[in-house]
Amino acid sequence: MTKKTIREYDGPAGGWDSLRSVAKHLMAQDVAVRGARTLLSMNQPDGFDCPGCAWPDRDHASTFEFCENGAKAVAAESTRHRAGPQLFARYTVAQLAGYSDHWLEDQGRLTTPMRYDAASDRYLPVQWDQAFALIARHLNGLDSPDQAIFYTSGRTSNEAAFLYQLFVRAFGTNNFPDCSNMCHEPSGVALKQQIGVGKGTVSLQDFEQADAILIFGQNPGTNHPRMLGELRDAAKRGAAIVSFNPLRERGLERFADPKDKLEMLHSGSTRISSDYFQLKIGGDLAAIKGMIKHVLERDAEALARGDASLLDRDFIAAHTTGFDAFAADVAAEPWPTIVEESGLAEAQLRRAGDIYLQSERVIACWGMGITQHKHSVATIHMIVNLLLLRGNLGRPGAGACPVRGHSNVQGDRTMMIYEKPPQEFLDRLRDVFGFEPPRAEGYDTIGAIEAMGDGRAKVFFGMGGNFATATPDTAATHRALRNCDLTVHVTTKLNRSHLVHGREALILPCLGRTEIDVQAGGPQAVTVEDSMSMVHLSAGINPPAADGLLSEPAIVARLAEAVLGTRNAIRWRWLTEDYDRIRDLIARTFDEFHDFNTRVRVPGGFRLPNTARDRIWVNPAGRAVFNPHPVPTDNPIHRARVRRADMPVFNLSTLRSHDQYNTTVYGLDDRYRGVFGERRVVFAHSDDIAALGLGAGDWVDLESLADDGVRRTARRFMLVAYDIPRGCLAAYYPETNALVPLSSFADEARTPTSKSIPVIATPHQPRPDASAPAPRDIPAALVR
Ligand SMILES: Nc1nc2c(c(=O)[nH]1)N[C@H]1C(S)=C(S)[C@@H](COP(=O)(O)OP(=O)(O)OC[C@H]3O[C@@H](n4cnc5c(=O)[nH]c(N)nc54)[C@H](O)[C@@H]3O)O[C@H]1N2
Ligand SMILES: Nc1nc2c(c(=O)[nH]1)N[C@H]1C(S)=C(S)[C@@H](COP(=O)(O)OP(=O)(O)OC[C@H]3O[C@@H](n4cnc5c(=O)[nH]c(N)nc54)[C@H](O)[C@@H]3O)O[C@H]1N2
Ligand SMILES: [Mo]
Repeated sequence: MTKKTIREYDGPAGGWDSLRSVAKHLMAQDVAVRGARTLLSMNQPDGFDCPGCAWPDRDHASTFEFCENGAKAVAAESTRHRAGPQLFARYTVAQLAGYSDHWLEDQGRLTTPMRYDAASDRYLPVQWDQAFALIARHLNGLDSPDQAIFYTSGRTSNEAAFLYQLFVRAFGTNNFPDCSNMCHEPSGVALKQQIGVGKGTVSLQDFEQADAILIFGQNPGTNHPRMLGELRDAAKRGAAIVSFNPLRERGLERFADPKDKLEMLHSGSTRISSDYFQLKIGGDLAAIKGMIKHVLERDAEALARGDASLLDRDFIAAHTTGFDAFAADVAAEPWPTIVEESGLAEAQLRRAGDIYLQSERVIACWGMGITQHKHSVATIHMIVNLLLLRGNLGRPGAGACPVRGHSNVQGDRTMMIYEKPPQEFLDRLRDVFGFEPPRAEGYDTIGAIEAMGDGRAKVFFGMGGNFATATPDTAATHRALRNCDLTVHVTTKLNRSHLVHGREALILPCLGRTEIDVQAGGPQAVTVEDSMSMVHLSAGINPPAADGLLSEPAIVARLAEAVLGTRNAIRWRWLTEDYDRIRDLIARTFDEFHDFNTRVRVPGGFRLPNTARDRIWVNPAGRAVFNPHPVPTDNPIHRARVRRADMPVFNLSTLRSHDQYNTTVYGLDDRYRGVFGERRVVFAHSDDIAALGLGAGDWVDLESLADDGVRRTARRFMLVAYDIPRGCLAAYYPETNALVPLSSFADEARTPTSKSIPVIATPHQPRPDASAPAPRDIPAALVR
């Protein structure tokens, strides 16, 4: 384990350190040799899609693209470590629950279906058929199908997701909470309202032509490392790259591309951001409105001089609605409010506005720094408002780019893993499959936790993911899961969700994406959709981690047979003998997937149509919409500061370290932020640390100040002095999820507000009853 140190990291992102880090992770998983071969077939035409992130790859590439964190994701899946029945024989569930998330993950791949035995508090091996029969007994014994919940994480392939939603709707519910509910949901909601499609409009080719790339609330050096390659090329040809981020992030500053032999040999690197605006947490709406205000003021001046308008007036007239009311709202917003709420000076915002004005083609990218606030939908509206002003949508080199997380999260939603399916889709399902699907909206992630908590839901089924740890309000979520009659997880590795279980519980181990999936019809490939709507094939190359693992489609098919029996004419198992059969059904259900099997076999796959890209606006207005929003001044953070005027109230953002994949903790380092060997840290401005009467290296407890008055704490975090605005704190997810109130979510999209939590920090007090065992539903790591 790395020695605990905090020091400034002055190298570029990427570079030799990146290669060293991959070598270390491959060694740790004992896959140095096979792993290296595996890496070479990642994102190749006949290889598998990287399970890392949803960033697209060039033409589903012919050249090997090195990505440190993609390599770690692959190493984690192709590990030689095994969490077989012996592991479960050795430990009770209570004992396993005492270990850290990192340790659980490190036990390796699950090999055998396991069933919880309450008498011994252990998981015992179970036959697949018995497992499916147990689930069928529970599901068929419910008073209503709506008492069951079917979660999905975003690694699930299109084929598995399509079958899964088909089974669940044939069973009778739309209860489909998914990771998207905690992630890019506001992007889908805002874009759908405004431009008629809930997806981004750009392609990689647009990145080659953009004159300016604006990056809001995203840390690509860690979370989408392949994006750095595009940014580097853009920077080299002189495009402006403008970052908006409260934290100084190394990957947004300098990058050394491990593919570039010269750069590596000479230890050179490329500057990424031309401008870096360190705004306050949650200050983006104000900042963008400030930029827009500047643009409109400059335009008015130009018009007054008799010059041409600086806006794309033709585009505004032909394609948009609401401009006049929007412009009036912007004019009425006072600069002092904009400056106060964004944390940026008027001159900085005018500078950002000038970059926008000087750039012919502009792309705006965003990530979780935008989507996990109360005003996320409004902020995305403001990003699109900015783009619309100069027609930066639906033309080359310009557009909206929400950068998705999980490698197939966008595809899962396209396959209608969605709690609010449109009625036309349900009609189509009825026509193609001959059953009447449920029409009522289902539970999203927050709704599911509430329903399990108060007993409206009794069965939880998770297709991947780590629900217990990824969700907000850890204590409430754990209570909810424990309140279930049955919890089931289809999964590759052990995680906390398996230990926070219902009265009965199952762990169902499945194949990973890197593995060969052999069905009756021979080896199978699946398909995924990346963040830019490209659909392509993915075929594993490694032997399965254990004999007897089932693929996700096979698990769904066997479950559907066990639950539905002859209630339904769908030939589930026959479908999974050859995934082409599933793809044929996808083609019959969704017009945009016509000739799916043929088109997806063209190397590189195909792009799904995007109406906004063609300047066709399929929303009620039939036009792109300018959406005015006031700068928010009454969010939870403002209210908490009024309530607790006696002490500093901070706005806490929860984010990812460099050595984790969501709840999967690969290691304890966060190299680019200079943190080694420790995850319980909180980044703060040195003046704020001093104002607390403390020093860097001191330990604090955090308490969130929610409007609902419930006391939520997370204990023992080490203060790290960091380049971050005053009043703002940052700490890692999921250690801080206990602080996120279930009742605090994005307007209209219900994403938990995990990027803006009002908190107070007090010197760490060891728990007075430290000798007493912690309650079983709280991970030990949280209460030390
Ligand atoms: N290696 C690796 N890759 C991943 C993941 C992973 O965990 N590890 N997760 C995947 C998933 S599911 C997703 S969704 C993506 C997540 O990728 P990102 O969107 O990059 O996720 P985060 O690390 O949560 O943080 C985003 C950035 O937002 C900044 N930020 C915080 N608050 C604000 C704010 O109020 N305004 C602005 N402008 N910025 C803010 C933070 O400083 C941070 O740099 O990555 C995907 N890829
Ligand atoms: N506080 C806070 N909370 C957050 C966030 C945040 O920024 N801050 N981010 C949110 C975001 S953006 C997201 S997307 C969610 C993520 O929420 P989830 O998607 O639920 O979480 P992951 O950690 O990605 O899930 C990891 C688990 O998936 C399983 N797994 C891995 N590969 C496979 C596979 O191929 N098949 C199957 N069946 N299982 C597999 C493994 O068991 C692994 O333990 O968390 C959200 N929670
Ligand atoms: Mo995500």
